[in-house]
Amino acid sequence: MKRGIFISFEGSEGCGKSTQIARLESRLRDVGIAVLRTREPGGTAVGERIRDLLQHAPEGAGMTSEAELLLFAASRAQLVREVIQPALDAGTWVIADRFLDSTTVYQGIGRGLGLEAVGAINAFAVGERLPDATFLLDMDAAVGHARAVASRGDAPDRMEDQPLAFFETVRQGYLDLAKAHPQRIHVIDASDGIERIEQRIWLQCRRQFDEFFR
Ligand code: Z5A
Repeated sequence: MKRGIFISFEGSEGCGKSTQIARLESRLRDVGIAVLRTREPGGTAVGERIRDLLQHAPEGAGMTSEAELLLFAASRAQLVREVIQPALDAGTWVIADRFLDSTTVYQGIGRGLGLEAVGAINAFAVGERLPDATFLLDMDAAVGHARAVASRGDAPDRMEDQPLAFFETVRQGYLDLAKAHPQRIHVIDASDGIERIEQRIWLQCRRQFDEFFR
């Protein structure tokens, strides 16, 4: 049996990850490929408790950047071993709504914890399990924020409640990361129309994982 393919989606808030993941999932199912979708932080019982602490619980209000980094890593360490790796071993494709690049960019660059420390913690959390492909949905941070606010309809959570400059730094951090990993990270213009973005992602998957579609 062929191992499943691991695809992650990255980008700043409101860039359209959930929208595109749903479309890719549906296209893959249509051609008979089993798909599992994950989100971070979260995706396991342990991870969902961590998500609440990171985003919503009042106890998270005074959290240090270092504690934040370790909590994101803890959620991912659980998700990789409990969900992602077993699914891939069973031949299921996994589409992740955020993975380790989020930690590199939000905590390493946005929070200023540094790429070396974050790289070491990321490696400990996920081991060898890197995505086969990553789609970075890139767009103006203010426009993405406006989209997220419009679709959410409630108050921003702890992670979203940052100044615009933080999200602009995050955007540049992602673009720099994509330059450093051009084989894995595909930059997609997320300001384009939903169908055109979907088509671009699908073409890349067909091209890159050709043998699964024959
Ligand atoms: N975080 C971190 O700091 N470190 C880490 O290691 C990890 C995460 C894993 C998780 O947020 C937060 O944790 C996030 C990073 C941080 N913080 N921030 N900010 P989350 O999981 O709650 O949410 P999110 O990942 O930021 O995504 P989102 O806001 O849910 O948005 P999205 O999934 O990317 O977008 P969407 O829901 O598909 O689309 C948003 C709206 O735009 C919706 O109305 C769509 O219909 C519309 N849309 C989508 N595409 C288009 C196009 N192409 N044109 C026009 N409108 C569109």
